[in-house]
Amino acid sequence: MAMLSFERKYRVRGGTLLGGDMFDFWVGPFYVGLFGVTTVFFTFLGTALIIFAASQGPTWNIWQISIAPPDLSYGLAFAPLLKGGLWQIITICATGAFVSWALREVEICRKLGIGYHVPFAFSFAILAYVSLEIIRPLLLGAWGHAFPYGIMSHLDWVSNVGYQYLHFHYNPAHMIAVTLFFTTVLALALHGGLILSAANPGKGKTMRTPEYEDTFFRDTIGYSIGTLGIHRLGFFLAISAVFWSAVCIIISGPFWSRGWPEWWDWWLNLPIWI
Ligand code: UQ2
Repeated sequence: MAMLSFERKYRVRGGTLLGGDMFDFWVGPFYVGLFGVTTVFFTFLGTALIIFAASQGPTWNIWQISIAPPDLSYGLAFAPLLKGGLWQIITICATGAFVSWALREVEICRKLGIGYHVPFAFSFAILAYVSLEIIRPLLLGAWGHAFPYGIMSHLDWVSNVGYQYLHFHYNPAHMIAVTLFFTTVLALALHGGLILSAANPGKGKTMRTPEYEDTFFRDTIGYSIGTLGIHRLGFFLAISAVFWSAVCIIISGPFWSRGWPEWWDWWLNLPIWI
């Protein structure tokens, strides 16, 4: 079915989570929906506030602009606009825009009658942001523990928080997360390579079928995970990487406040050494 006639077929009312038929229409290729409206609202308000906050700062140098959260002394209270209050409203806008986008994806999945895997995966990306900017600061009792909005300043924050725990690579959850990120990259490289190789057998030759893909891996390592399996594996690896990233930063501070190298003392303290 051609794309245009397919779109005409599936562009039907219904599947909305909230708002009924009110925003159940398309603008050009884009589905709107109530959550399309809230996405646009939060995005425009948030972006305008970022530009305003930057205008109140000392520089327009794109690398140096930084919008900081309130000082630790404000705890979890609202701060004056120019003392972290803008950061707080921008954070509300960002979270509102991300969650709106996820819910708009859910509505589109419902219209199409497909699974919710894409919004489910995206929700893990939202979790990464929310862990750093909301969950961990809440657990630590101050918005000042969140990272600032700035290209260099957020990198400085990551570096500083890392050194605060002496050597962040000794964080066991960080180790698991890094391993999962690398494994995700390995899986995608294998998959992308395999698909491209089967699709490009050489000039004038016809594209190869999945049996060829299976056979390549059976011949090389004695095992093929399969065409559906590789996508299940990739999905699992990717969301697991983000999940353990969230774990590794949330435990840093709220549940472990010393250096991470010291955590491994549990090994030296086992009662099995003489
Ligand atoms: C595969 C398969 C695909 C693939 C890939 C494999 C035909 C098109 C990449 C091979 C993947 C394996 C054996 C799993 C590797 C495990 C890890 C943890 C990286 O068999 O089926 O479909 O794309």
